[in-house]
Amino acid sequence: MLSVAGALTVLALASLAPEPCPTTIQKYFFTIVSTLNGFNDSKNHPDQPWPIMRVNRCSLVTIRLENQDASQAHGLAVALYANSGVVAGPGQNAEVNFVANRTGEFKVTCTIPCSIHPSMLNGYVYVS
Ligand SMILES: [Cu+2]
Repeated sequence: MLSVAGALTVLALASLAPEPCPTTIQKYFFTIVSTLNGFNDSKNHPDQPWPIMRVNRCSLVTIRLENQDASQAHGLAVALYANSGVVAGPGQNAEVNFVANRTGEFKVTCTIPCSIHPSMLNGYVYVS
């Protein structure tokens, strides 16, 4: 029984693996500006995904966090692709890079409990 269960587990993991990506890939570059109004003014776009970044599967994605908040640091994480994320100090920049090899909706959030945090928890990368 144990060996059957083990074999099934391996099959399930294999089926979740994405198809390989070609070596020549599309590139996307996004800038997210953090201020006391959130990510790209997300404070003024409540109850909806904001900001949204749409990319094709297998593209190389660069997201630059430009922290224009002089009073505090902000972070940027992308679910699955950059779980621990990056941090930009006050007035500093940071960058996340990844190959979007899986399709789906991946949440983008700040990683620091900053003063505007609730407005920095609903960004998305949509990979199709
Ligand atoms: Cu923050």
